[in-house]
Amino acid sequence: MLLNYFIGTAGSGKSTLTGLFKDYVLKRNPEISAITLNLDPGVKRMPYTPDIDVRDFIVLEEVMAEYGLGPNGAMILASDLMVNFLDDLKYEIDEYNPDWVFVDTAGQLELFAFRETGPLIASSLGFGSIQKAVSFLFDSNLVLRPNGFISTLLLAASVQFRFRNISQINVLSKVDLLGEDQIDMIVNWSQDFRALEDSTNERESGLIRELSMLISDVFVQLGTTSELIPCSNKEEYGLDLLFGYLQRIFDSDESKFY
Ligand SMILES: Nc1nc2c(ncn2[C@@H]2O[C@H](COP(=O)(O)OP(=O)(O)O)[C@@H](O)[C@H]2O)c(=O)[nH]1
Ligand SMILES: [Mg+2]
Repeated sequence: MLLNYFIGTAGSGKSTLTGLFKDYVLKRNPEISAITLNLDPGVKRMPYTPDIDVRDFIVLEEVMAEYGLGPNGAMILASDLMVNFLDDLKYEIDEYNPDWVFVDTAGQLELFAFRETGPLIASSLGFGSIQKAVSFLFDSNLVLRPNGFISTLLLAASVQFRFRNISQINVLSKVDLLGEDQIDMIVNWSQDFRALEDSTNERESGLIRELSMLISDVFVQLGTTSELIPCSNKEEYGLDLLFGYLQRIFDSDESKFY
């Protein structure tokens, strides 16, 4: 079984991609089975119908009423409470016993990635021979300028830290909003931090430039470049490339042990 977590900033396209990707994979490979799992307890309207839904166990309005919290506080608590239902989620996944599970995570990535819940869920749901991956979405709206790109890169790196040894794929989402030159430029930044430094020098100034240069230098020294995969839900673009990357992770043994 292969579990992929879609993680990214609010509105980066996680939910849309989760639903679309399942349909895409099933269409392309009728012999494999795939399901979707929604781990966003606060989502109101979904662009797809999840096969397994944490909202069957936690209802945001009930958390608000029971604990006397507003929507933000209740979202934090609801995310934390998800761990109480790990056995139920595991049971439901086992009932389906699918080849692939596409996991949609909370709109606000910090609720899933930076609290204890996400990493705990990832390690408990994926045990034994179950393999895992994280697909991190870089929202095209946020990464057109070097400083936006670098901020998102830092977030992606933080998520990688939080999920430790899980292989991470970085996706550039909503590329239908960009021109071809812009896509090439951003993908190039992800592969060649010197190019990112050059763009930073050209387009940023003052403190932001100095900070950006220092940060990109850290990435150069770490040598951790992961090529961005351009995707668009709207145009159903790049899904085959993403599928190829995921399959490569899953064909290797490295994601099994965590
Ligand atoms: N232009 C464009 N908009 C998209 C794309 N994918 C999602 N959206 C829109 O972005 C908004 C947020 O999408 P959603 O999947 O809910 O994001 P999430 O918060 O990360 O789950 C919605 O209005 C979507 O219609 C895409 O590929 N291109
Ligand atoms: Mg969502």
